[in-house]
Amino acid sequence: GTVTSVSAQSVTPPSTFNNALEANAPRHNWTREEIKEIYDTPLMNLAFAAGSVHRKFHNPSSIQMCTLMNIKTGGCSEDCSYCAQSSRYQTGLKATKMVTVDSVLSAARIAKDNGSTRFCMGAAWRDMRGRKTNLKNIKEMVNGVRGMGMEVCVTLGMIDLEQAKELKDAGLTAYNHNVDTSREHYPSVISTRTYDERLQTIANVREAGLNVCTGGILGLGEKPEDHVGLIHTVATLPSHPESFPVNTLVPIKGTPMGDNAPSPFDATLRTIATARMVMPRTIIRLAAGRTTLSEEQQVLCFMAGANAVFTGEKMLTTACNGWDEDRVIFDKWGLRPMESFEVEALRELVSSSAPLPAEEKPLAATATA
Ligand code: SAM
Ligand code: DTB
Ligand code: SF4
Ligand code: FES
Repeated sequence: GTVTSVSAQSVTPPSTFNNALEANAPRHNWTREEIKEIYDTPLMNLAFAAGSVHRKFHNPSSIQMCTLMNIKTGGCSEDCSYCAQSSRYQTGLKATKMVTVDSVLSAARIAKDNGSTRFCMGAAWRDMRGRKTNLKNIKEMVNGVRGMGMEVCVTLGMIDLEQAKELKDAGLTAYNHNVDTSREHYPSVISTRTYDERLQTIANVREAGLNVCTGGILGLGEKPEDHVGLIHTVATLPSHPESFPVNTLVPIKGTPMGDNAPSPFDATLRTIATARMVMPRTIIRLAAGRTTLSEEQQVLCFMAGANAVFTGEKMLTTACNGWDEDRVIFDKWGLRPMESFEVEALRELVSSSAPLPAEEKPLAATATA
């Protein structure tokens, strides 16, 4: 009867799920079937277990606040079918030249004064080839923002090893380059660069000693299996990305995906929770699409392992949740902005044998890395 099978299921959960729940260190040899098994767990169980893993590896009160700035808007040669900035679609966006170093430093100052500890600059470029002058200016921006004590990251399209090293030397913390979706679904989204080219950029970033920020977008017409594929791609890299952004499509009029049906919230929660169980030390970033979530939905995401948001006046071209509304939510639910380099400091403590200072320390912080 149903009663017996339900209780049997809760007494003996699937072993992959149980192992992920009890692991004390990240794994890199996940099979796609294992990740699917976790992804398909009844959602309440999955979210609760992910929250338990989260509390073991992170301070659950601490949410990173990152502010975005578009340093070069629009006019992009790529055909990413979700993007407002591609020159191939009539989205009504006006292309601009690159902004000045001064304007970046004043925006970063405002972000810092509002509690953000990470500043992320995006440029609508295919790649960094032949962009010597741009790179020089971006290095100045990076150096200046880093000098304010903030983490600095950029997303500039494809990049080679030399350029990544130059950015590292300028003080860059992390580089964002999303794989966006599963390998199978990718060709339905972008044709102007391949999945493997994306992975090569990620490898260059890693080799330069930068932190890797790579994740995806939900709502591109994919199936749940593609969320499994997305997580599998990044969870089987030689090192897990330090940051995994979970975007949901912000539909842009004039793009091929402008009329897509909204991605359902349960898919967002499932993706966050699965990523948390499979990549326990990674920062999971509740990214684009957050303005469509209620306060309670956001809190569920934080409970299930999300621990970063974009906050401020704008995303790249679309609206962003602002500092003031985020402060109200944080205060109400007992959350606080993450300090800069807080997770890096934690990682270092875990890999050394040094005793942990703070109260509220993660339960598994003493486990070996
Ligand atoms: N041009 C660079 C690149 O593509 O790598 C950097 C900027 S690009 C806008 C950064 C990421 O933002 C994309 O990879 C995608 O995941 C996300 N993004 C762009 N437009 C979006 C939209 N309309 N809704 C949700 N996410 C979006
Ligand atoms: C990421 O994964 N999401 C951010 C950041 N990395 C660069 C960008 C989201 C862009 C949302 C659509 C827009 O504002 O144009
Ligand atoms: Fe260009 Fe990046 Fe937009 Fe693709 S996502 S069209 S590469 S700005
Ligand atoms: Fe800027 Fe991911 S690199 S937030």
